[in-house]
Amino acid sequence: MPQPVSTMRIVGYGMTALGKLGRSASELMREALQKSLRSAGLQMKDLDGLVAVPSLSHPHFMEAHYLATQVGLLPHRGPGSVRVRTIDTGGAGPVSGLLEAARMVKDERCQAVAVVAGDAVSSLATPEFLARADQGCRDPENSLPSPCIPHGYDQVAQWQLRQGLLSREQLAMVSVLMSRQAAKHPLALTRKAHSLEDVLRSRKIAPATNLLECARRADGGAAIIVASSNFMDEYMGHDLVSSEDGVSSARLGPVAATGGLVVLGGGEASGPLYPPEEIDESMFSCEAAAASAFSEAQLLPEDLQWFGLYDCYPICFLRALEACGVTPKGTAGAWVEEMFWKTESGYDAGDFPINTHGGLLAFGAPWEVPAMYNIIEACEQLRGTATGRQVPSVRRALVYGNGGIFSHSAVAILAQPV
Ligand code: MLC
Repeated sequence: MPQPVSTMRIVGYGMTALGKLGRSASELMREALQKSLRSAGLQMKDLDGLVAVPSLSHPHFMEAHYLATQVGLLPHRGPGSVRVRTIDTGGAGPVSGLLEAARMVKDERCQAVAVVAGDAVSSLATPEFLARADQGCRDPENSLPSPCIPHGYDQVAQWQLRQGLLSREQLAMVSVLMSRQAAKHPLALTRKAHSLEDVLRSRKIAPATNLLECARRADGGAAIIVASSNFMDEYMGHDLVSSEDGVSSARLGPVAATGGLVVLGGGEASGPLYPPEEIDESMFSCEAAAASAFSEAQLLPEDLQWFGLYDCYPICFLRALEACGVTPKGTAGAWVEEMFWKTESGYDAGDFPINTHGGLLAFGAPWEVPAMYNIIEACEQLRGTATGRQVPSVRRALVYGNGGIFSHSAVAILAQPV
């Protein structure tokens, strides 16, 4: 009998608590990895691939090799081989990692690959955090004041404000919207929605950026497992396609038991290292990454029912709305304002099917981990398990991760299994 066409799937995912946890990044990575394996019904020995993104709080040379050694995947003994890779595309890392894992399964015949991220930037004292964070984006003339990252995004926000296409209030409304979403997620750090005044009156960090418009620093870890549908069928003795008929296997975890989530397509693109020679349209890369992802998945934005858009600062989210086709070019500010009023006094999740967890601004932002939260929330929405915030009938979802200050973009499109 011919083999069914194999698809790349997320068959497990897991995350730790968020907060100021006083634990090392490696501990958080290990816990998230164990949880993701459990949700797949796999064991550590079933992995033959591991991708990790670097941590700021507890950096290790070759992070993935370090983690693989800690969990006993390396040194490898026995038949076959294990492939272990560290991917550094900044905050885009988890989405780059997902796409790399799907390639490892498809082209390198890996059977199951874990993608892991963890960091403890909340437990770092602020001077130490800023010393490390600033180092990554100091320009040669040192003209970017500390904190460099907020100032870098702020320069882009100011440039966009000068174009006259958005207002200062519309930037702040992004944070309000994210806090409204976070208030519905049991694990989010922000428990109560902000008012527009809360955001506009919070401490000024840069000329057009206040404290409540900065990614919310946190400790946390998150992981996913990518495998082919054929592997899950053959090795786990379970036909994923027929799982909807009620066939279940004791060995499969809850995510794998319903077929996991299909990786339909993806795309990546790079902009210049910050600061660019000039701030202009040529420094952005999300448009190209999204176009590749839509092309590979053979879909259009209107075919998607949920979006996980990177929102380390409001300007990143606003640019992503247009780059990913949620709203036409030049209209993101007005679109956000419309959503702000629409969701002002209670709303259904389907009214605003974006970042239903609250994003970096309100869910929590452990350095390079947060794009993994976009992926995990997409999985929850696709599985229909986003209790209290479920968008109706989510069949396909897009996730976007941004690295550096618009220096790298990675976009993936996920779907329910059919
Ligand atoms: C901070 N707080 C927030 C918040 N941000 N509350 C709600 N929403 C937010 N968005 C809270 C904190 O939890 C804390 O609460 C209080 O405000 C003070 O924050 P802090 O961080 O402790 O203040 P401070 O030490 O003075 O530092 C301020 C800061 C720092 C702006 C310098 O927070 C910062 O750098 N944040 C941005 C982090 C960042 O840039 N991450 C990378 C994103 S870029 P309490 O209750 O404890 O007092 C990216 C791309 C990439 O993602 O590639 O990296």
